[in-house]
Amino acid sequence: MTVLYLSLGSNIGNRLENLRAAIAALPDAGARVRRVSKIYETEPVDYLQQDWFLNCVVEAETQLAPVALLQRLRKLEANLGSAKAFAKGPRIIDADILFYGDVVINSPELQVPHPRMPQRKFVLVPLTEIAPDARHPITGLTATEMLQVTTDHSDVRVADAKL
Ligand code: PH2
Ligand code: MG
Ligand code: MG
Repeated sequence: MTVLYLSLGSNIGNRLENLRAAIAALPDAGARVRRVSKIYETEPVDYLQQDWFLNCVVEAETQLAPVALLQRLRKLEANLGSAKAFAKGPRIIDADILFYGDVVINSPELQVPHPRMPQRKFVLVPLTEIAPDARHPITGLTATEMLQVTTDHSDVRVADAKL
């Protein structure tokens, strides 16, 4: 059993329902949900010409190997109607692996920890909320420390939304 952290995001359609549906589908995808952060309303980063996202972070446990989990998450995204038109653009649901235990993977199909996590407040704020001491296996920084030093100053607000 491995503890993992996922970032969920949506900026198309009923964003809250999309997050709810993704969380509800995680057990079938092989990830038993332990904690979910608040829902955050977040300014788009990387690709700016798109609508604001709702984002949250989920702590879960799994028996699946990382690539098997990745494939199940891709299926979950497809089942919810998500097909990203282009990298970093709008999507119905995006489910990204942040941490998988303290495993480090650098293959073309999967990089863990998520390589852009330190530059993403929409990840670091909810991660710090539910796992302030979760530690990056390469840099050794905790979620709290990554948030303190991040260069991302985009807007991340608690949304007026309940799961
Ligand atoms: N996801 C992206 C690109 N930009 N910005 C926000 N605020 N939230 C996201 O989930 C997000 C993004 C690509 O996956
Ligand atoms: Mg993503
Ligand atoms: Mg993704």
